[in-house]
Amino acid sequence: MGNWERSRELFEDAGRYIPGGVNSPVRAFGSVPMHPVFMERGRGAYMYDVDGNGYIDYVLSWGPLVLGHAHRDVVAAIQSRARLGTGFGTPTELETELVRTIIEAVPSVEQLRLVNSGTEATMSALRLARAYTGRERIVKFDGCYHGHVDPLLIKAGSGALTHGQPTSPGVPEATAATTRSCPYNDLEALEALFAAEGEQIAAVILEPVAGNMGCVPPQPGFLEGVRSVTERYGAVLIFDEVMSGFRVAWGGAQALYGVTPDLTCLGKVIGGGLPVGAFGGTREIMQLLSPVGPVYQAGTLSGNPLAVVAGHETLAALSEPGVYEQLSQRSERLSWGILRAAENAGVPVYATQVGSMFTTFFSREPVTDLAGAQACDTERFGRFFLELLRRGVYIAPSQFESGFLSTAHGDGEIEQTVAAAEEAFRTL
Ligand code: KE4
Repeated sequence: MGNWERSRELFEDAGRYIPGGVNSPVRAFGSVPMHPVFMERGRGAYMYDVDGNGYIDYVLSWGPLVLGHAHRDVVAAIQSRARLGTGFGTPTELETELVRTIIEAVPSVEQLRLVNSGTEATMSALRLARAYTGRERIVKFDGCYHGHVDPLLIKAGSGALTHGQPTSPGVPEATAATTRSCPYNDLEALEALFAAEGEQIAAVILEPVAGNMGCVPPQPGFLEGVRSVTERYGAVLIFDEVMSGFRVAWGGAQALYGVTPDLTCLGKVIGGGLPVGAFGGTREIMQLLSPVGPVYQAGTLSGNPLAVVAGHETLAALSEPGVYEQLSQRSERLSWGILRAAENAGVPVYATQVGSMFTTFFSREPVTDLAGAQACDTERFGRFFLELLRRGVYIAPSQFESGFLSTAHGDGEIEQTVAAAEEAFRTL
């Protein structure tokens, strides 16, 4: 392992035409001493690059592939659907079926609209919340990432953090001025903000399990506290479950922690690897949406048949009894195995895991917010990533991302990964 000549050539060529040679910055290996690897194909828990190297994959297209690569039922559904036409610009029965499945799984969602990305979902949810409350200000949390929506590219996580621009240029001053951001897990800061500005706050949006500064779970009482303060001041509570939805539990993090938001954003898993986002919530708020209400939101390919069948097949497989328990147990075994490997090698790390989301932080201290994540030894993380890559294990190329497991990852993959981690830690 370690020949990436063809990837290097392709990366050089891509860079002539595509900014940074990538169509999304997180793929650029920002915090890793090497160029990105170009993939050619995937199967189950594995993907294979253009130089013929194989990897156990823990990125899974940044979360969507919860069944692994090229799942036979998902591929078959896409193939047979494509033969009937890829889209019509009209409603189709399939869209109603997928939406009904999601609504039955997430009780807080009475109505839902399908879009094409998580960004569209959060952007639309914000617009709805502002129209519903007649207020303009919004609150997010440092290190949470909600897609590249102007008002949310403030102290954002994921690639914005990895590439050193948590607050992006190009966002108008007037827009940035309507956004407030508090440290994640800091209820005191949120209460103080509401005491000062609560009557002007339209919404609070957060990842109920933060996944874009690495996987940072909510501290006990945090989500309940956010729910309470938004209720007291009449602000809309938006759970951005684009990553956690149908990933950490069948009903998402809101089912796991028993806290009910007013609006929920979804994506990734519900598209089964094809472009789908969604936002939904109480009928009262959703009825404000055009064509019923005055709030406009639209999308040429929203609810397109191919993405919808891929999502449908994925959720059908996830609805089988015991799937989430197995995903969680295997993720826990993997997390513990990596933690033990680090301890045996004398490398200080802090491990988090919620369902099949997990992160190994290169930190002596617990990581509960952005400051903690930023204090990690990202240089050492970069070398760890490369040592794993050399040993056929592909984790997210940034400390500020979550790892994901699929139903295709079995005991063999976990044992192989832990063994690779043991060797990798010893080289650090
Ligand atoms: P998309 O617009 O990329 O489909 O979704 C944006 C989004 C919204 N909310 C949450 C909680 C998310 O995690 C995301 C996207 N996640 C990143 C990975 N951390 C997508 C990878 C990328 O940017 O290429």
